[in-house]
Amino acid sequence: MRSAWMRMAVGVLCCVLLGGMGARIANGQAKPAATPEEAKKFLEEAEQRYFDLNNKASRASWVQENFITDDTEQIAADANEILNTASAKYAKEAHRYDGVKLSPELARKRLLLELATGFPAPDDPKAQKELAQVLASLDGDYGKGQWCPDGDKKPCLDVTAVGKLMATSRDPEELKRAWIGWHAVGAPMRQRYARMVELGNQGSKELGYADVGALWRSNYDMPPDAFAKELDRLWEQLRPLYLSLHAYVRGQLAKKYGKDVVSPNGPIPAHLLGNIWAQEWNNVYDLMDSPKPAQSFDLTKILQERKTDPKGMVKYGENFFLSLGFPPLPQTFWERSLFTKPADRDVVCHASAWDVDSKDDLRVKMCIQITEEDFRTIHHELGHNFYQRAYNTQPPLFQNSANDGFHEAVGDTIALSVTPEYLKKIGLIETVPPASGDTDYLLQQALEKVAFLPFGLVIDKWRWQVFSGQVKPEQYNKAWWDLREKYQGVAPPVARTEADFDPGAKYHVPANVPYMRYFLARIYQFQFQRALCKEAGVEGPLHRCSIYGNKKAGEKLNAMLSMGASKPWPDALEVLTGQREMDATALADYFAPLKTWLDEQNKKNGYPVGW
Ligand code: X8Z
Ligand code: ZN
Repeated sequence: MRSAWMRMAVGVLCCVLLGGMGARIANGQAKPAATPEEAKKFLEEAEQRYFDLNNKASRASWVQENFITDDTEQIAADANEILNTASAKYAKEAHRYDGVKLSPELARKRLLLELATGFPAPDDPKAQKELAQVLASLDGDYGKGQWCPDGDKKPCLDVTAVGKLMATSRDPEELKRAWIGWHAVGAPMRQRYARMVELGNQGSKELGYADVGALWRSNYDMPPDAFAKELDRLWEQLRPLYLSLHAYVRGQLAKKYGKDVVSPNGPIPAHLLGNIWAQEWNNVYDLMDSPKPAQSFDLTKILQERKTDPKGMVKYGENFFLSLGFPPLPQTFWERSLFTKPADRDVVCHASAWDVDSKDDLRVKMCIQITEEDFRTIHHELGHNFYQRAYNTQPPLFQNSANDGFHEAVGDTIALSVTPEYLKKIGLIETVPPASGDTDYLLQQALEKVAFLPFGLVIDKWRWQVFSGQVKPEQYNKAWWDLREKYQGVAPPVARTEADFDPGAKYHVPANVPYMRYFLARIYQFQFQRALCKEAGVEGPLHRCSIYGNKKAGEKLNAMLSMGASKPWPDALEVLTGQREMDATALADYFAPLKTWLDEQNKKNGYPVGW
């Protein structure tokens, strides 16, 4: 339906809940004597209406994010207000039928409708208008955000340009300036963010949830508290691997920048990890002493030398899906997508994938750079588009992923198959590095995949605390950095205060996109890949497996994708993997040889573990 990662701000169809499992603290609208026939009629009408409003809001948001002006912001706010208000109303009405015995399909639709509002507006037209304005303005502010190194004088750098600088500069002072510069984007959002929280909580309470966080955690076919516990279980399993990586990277950065800049046993300064948010560390790979095989290659350089253009980058991604048996993207995809940042206007550059009419109007919006990182991100985005298309024959309420982590995991799974063997097959490299280069390859992968894990956790740990009131507006920034330090072991390069609002400098916070999905996706993608490689009959270590060209694996993947949200997510997981539970062993096994190597290096170099 809407942008692939379902901007909850606008009450997008969201996922799955077995109703009454603990999140709701009241059953507001219960009226007796509703019949199954009435329930069926209500669900059919609501589903259709919801579908129409969703598509209208989707189109308005597409225009707003592609042409940020006061007018488009207003148009998007209006469309989203109508959708958000209607979805909160339908969610409330759906509870009227909670006790009515329905067919499994209708019962699931009822549950999905009850949850279809991701950020419910209160039942008050003034508050509904206000919420819609606040949401649109926060999203727009992020899109317009820039850092002007010389104050008022141009040139100014947008998020893509700042990201590039932070990925490539090795001058700690310059990096610090850029980090501070970009983070200033968040400060003006603070008050509006606090107001948004109030309004969303009020709407959630009216629906019977304690707060927005409780509503968000209710989307996973299990009681919300059990979901939170499940996350902690997975993280505990993976934490030792993260600690080994953290210790090694910190040691190597201290070697590069000196102990005055990087404390050998403290948190890592967040501006030195090659990424504005220190969320993935692949851009500092070249600072690592891992043993590079003679045939090692630099995909960024290869793509640039071949003069690959943005469309060419997308074509590589599409070609992978075609090789699995998926049909080509529609002509309109190529006509309507945005691949390059326009010179003359503000757009939201953060990559996203859309299905504007919930039929086949698939699009990507991304300011593509010719780099290995964006090569992978393209696969990520197309994963959303091919998922959207696979479920587009489902009824509207089932046109979604099994849970939001599934949506985020599909393209990443495909990108795991972008192995050296695959790159050779498609002619991008001539020689595959020998097995002795595997440690180096796994390190590159870990800098992206493992480094991200605690970041994927903390964004919503912070938001859940904010929504529940455990963290008050006057503690927003402190709570943010407490969590970043506790889980990630990173620290801001300069002292921060409550005049700052650093969460606002990360897209998903002002855009109100739930983030736990990305943590889940890191786990799922290795589970998916393990299952697909088995299906394809590929033997040997998982990190060497590519399912490129394997129709059997493609069919298996499609069997899961085409289910959409019609069944609880464990059913979908089982179709692909035979498992009904999230399982971190696929990821841990993938990186096990690297863990051994990292531990050896840390010991040999005397790098302490932890902070
Ligand atoms: O936001 C994204 C995608 C769009 S759904 C580009 N990702 C997260 C991020 O950039 O913070 C992918 C990885 C995590
Ligand atoms: Zn995504």
